Amino acid sequence: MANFSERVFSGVQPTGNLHLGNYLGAILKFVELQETHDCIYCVVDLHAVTLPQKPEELKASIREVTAAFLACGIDANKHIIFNQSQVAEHAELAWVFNCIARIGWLNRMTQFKEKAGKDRENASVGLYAYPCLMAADILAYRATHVPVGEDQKQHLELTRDVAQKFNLDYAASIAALGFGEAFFPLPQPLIQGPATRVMSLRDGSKKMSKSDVSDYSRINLTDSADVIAQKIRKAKTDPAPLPSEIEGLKQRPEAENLVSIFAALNGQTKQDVLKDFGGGNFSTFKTALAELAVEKLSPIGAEMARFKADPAFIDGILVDGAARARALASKTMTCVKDILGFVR
Ligand code: AQP
Repeated sequence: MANFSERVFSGVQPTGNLHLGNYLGAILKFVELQETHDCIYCVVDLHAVTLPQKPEELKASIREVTAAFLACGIDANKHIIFNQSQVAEHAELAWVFNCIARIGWLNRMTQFKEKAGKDRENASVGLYAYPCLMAADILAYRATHVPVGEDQKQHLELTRDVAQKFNLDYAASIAALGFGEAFFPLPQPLIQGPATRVMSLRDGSKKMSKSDVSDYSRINLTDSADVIAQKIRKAKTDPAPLPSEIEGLKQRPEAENLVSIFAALNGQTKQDVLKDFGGGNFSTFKTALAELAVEKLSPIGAEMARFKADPAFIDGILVDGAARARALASKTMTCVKDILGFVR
């Protein structure tokens, strides 16, 4: 396989209620990776409209996700932050990938089944084709590494399948144009750490999610210190004390979730956390977790509020980032057109 220089790409949907799962599963890793890689972080607004959105709320959510990126410490000068709809190449490449991906591949996507629910005939074509747009987001930059939560693993596998099929279907053209054996890299998912799938605080079998009707199911990045502490106090648990070993968390999803959150927020392993709290009751543990969560999340919420108060500044970051992203994506798209045989 050809050598590709390492580049990180990832996205977050502007669909409101950015939560602790988004932070621990994705944004915290975005921040870490900027020390070692060139990074492109995208507010994926084209993905948001696969489900109905109110225009004013969407606009506010785009700015909110951007504010969260900045508040968490992503450097928009050294790296790129932009919103997807400002770079038309995402949609253009997605069309090409619609013609590469097979219907059978998309039929297997569990996120579509969950989001479409029982009334699949009535879901938008965009919701169905979402993974092809996600493949285009990543491959428009020929990105090699994609930090995501566990729920995106299947979509990343499809991205790799799309890249591989494109490379194989057009191998002769790719070689003739001097791109070597492969035009697209096969991007690697980065799904690491103790909290790759943060669960609902009300039900340990359900993922923490922006769209959960219960606000008590999640900790929003914009929650006040009091609300964070209250949500943790009210989080569902079981009557047994915390175990001292990891094996003791099996069949105890709510306990495992809270231990994972503590570990991820404190940069520890779950075993480290159990060493300190194993054998103790949940009320002591919840008090410590609430203190830790407030210490880590409150400054982010405050910074987000500061950025959100200046929408012109946020919009400027997005316009500047989009220009830099477009410069990269348009080069890829030009090559793709040549590979496909389009006249330009
Ligand atoms: N619960 C989670 N635990 C760990 N990581 C998570 N992510 C989302 N939920 C969790 C990761 O956050 C990144 C951005 O996700 P997204 O907002 O683009 O889309 P999503 O996965 O559909 O998020 P939600 O909260 O579940 O939204 P709704 O309710 O609208 O479907 C991704 O890397 C994701 O893995």
